[in-house]
Amino acid sequence: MYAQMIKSTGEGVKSRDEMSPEEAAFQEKVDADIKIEPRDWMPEGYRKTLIRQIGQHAHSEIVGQLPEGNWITRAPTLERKMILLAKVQDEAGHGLYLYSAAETLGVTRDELTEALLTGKMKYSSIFNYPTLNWADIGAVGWLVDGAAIMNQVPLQRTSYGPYSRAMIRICKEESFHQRQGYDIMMKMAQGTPEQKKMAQDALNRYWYPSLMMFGPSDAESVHSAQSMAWKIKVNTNDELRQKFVDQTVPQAEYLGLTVPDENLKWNEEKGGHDFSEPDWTEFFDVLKGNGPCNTDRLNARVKAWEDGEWVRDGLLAHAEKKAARKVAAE
Ligand code: FAQ
Repeated sequence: MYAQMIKSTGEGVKSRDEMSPEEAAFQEKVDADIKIEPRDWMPEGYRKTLIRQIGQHAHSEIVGQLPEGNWITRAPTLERKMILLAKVQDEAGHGLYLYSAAETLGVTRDELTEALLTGKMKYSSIFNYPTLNWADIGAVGWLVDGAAIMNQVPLQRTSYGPYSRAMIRICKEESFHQRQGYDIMMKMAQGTPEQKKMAQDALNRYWYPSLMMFGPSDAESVHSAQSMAWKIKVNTNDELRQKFVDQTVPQAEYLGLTVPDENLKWNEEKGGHDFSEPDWTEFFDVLKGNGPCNTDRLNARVKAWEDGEWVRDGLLAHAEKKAARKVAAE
C-alpha cells in the first residue's frame, strides 16, 4: 500500500473547470492561505505529494547525520565536539518531527523506513558525498545547511499545517547550524596557508553538490507546477538556487575564498549573479544510486535498523504483556 502512497503523481495541473466541487473548495482554501489539517478533505495527489516530499525530507535529516557524525570523534577541540554533537542530534530531532508530520497523512513510520531501506524512497543527493577532512564539516554547515535554510524558510508557509509547524521549529535550529559551519570556515580561512587551502578545497568540492540540493532546473522539475498550485512549494527550484548563490557569494568573498565558477558574475539587469549550472548528468546519476557514498549511507541505515531490532522487539513484547495483563484483570 505504501508503495502507491509514495509514488509520484505526475499529473498535470487541473483548471477550475476540470475540478470536482470538493477539489474546487479545497483549492479555494489553499488560495486563501487557510492551512490544510490532517482531518480535512484533500485530493489524493496532494496527500501523495506530501508523503513523498515530507518523507524524503525526513530521510534526508536522518541520513544527513552520517557525513558529520563521521567527524564527532575527530573534532579538533572539546568545544567543536560539543557543538557538532548538538548539531547532529538536532538533525535526528528534525527527522522525527518530519516523520510525525508524514504519519498524519496515513503512512506509518515503519512503512517510510522500509521504503528508505529498500531504495524506494529518496533522500537528498548531497549526503552521498564524502566528508574527507575537518574543513568539509565547515563547508557542510555553511553551504549544505545554508541551502537547506534557503529552501525551508519559505516552507514555513507551506499549505499543510503539520509540515508548516515542523518547519518553523526546524528553521530556528538550522540557523545555528549554518552559523557554526561558517565559523569553522572563518577559522580555517584565517588560519595557516595549509588550513586556508583546505577551506578552498572544501568549497570547491561542495559548491556544485550544494546547488543540486534545490532539485533539477524548473524546465526539468516534474512536480513543481502542481506543488506550487497547491502551495506545498512556495518557490521554484531555480528561484531558490538563485537566492542561494546571491546570498553565498559575498560570504565566500568575506572569507577570502573563490567560488569555483569562471562564469560567476553580477548581472545588474537581473539584479542577481549569472552562474554555471551544476552537472545535471552527475545529479541524476547520484539519484540512481551511483554517487560516491550511496552504498555506504544505505548500508549504515540498514545496519542501524537491524541492530535496533532487539529494542523494538523488547518494547513490543513489553506492550503486549501489559495489554494481556490489563485484559486478564478486567
Ligand atoms: N536529492 O520535480 P522535482 C537537510 C528528486 S535539507 C534527491 O523538482 P520536488 C538538512 C525529486 O524527489 C535536505 N532527489 O521534485 C540537513 C523527484 O523525484 P521523485 C532535504 C531530488 O519534490 C543539513 C525528482 O528529483 N530538504 O537535510 C533532489 O518538487 C545538514 C524531480 O524533482 C528537503 O527535502 C535532491 N536534491 O522538488 C541535515 C526539502 N531534488 O520523488 C543534515 C523539502 C529533486 O519524483 C545535515 N523538499 N529530487 O522520484 C523540497 O523542497 C523538494 O522536494 C525539492 C525537490 C526542492 C528537494
